[in-house]
Amino acid sequence: MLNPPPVAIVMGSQSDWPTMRHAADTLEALKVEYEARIVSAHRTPARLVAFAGSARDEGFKVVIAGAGGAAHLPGMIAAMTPLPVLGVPVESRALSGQDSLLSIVQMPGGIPVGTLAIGKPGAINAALLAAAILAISDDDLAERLDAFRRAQTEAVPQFPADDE
Ligand code: RP5
Repeated sequence: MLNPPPVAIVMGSQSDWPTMRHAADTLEALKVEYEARIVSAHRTPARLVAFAGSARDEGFKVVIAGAGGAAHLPGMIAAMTPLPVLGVPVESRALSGQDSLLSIVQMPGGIPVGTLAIGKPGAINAALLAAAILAISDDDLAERLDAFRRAQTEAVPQFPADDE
């Protein structure tokens, strides 16, 4: 691939996309290229092994992995790639994402997953962290990240307003 995207966004199911698209939208706002794929630790284990085993050679620099329920996807990817893996616990129907969070966060020492918040805030912050990692060696991206944060700060009003 000539210019491979630096970020892979992977998720366990199509049903995770409404959450994970917030990571995609945030990367797009920062003009960071990404590729989104469905890779299930349980339903497509061979796809998981193929993806994680070749992610670095494909040119990815950071992996964002979102999954819900028995969310083994981020940890299994981290087990098979040296790339930084950011895990997003998707909000599950049965347990409101607490199962997802605990499945992802409690990794054994030696195989790290950077675990974010449950749901949309986690997806957004995974993208911002991925951008911050890439910005270490990309001054233009560092400037866009600074501008993003400045705009966010400027958008916060000094005083609360009543709802219209
Ligand atoms: C996990 O199971 C997925 O990450 C998803 O969050 C959850 C439910 O998947 P579906 O049954 O909606 O496909 O593997």
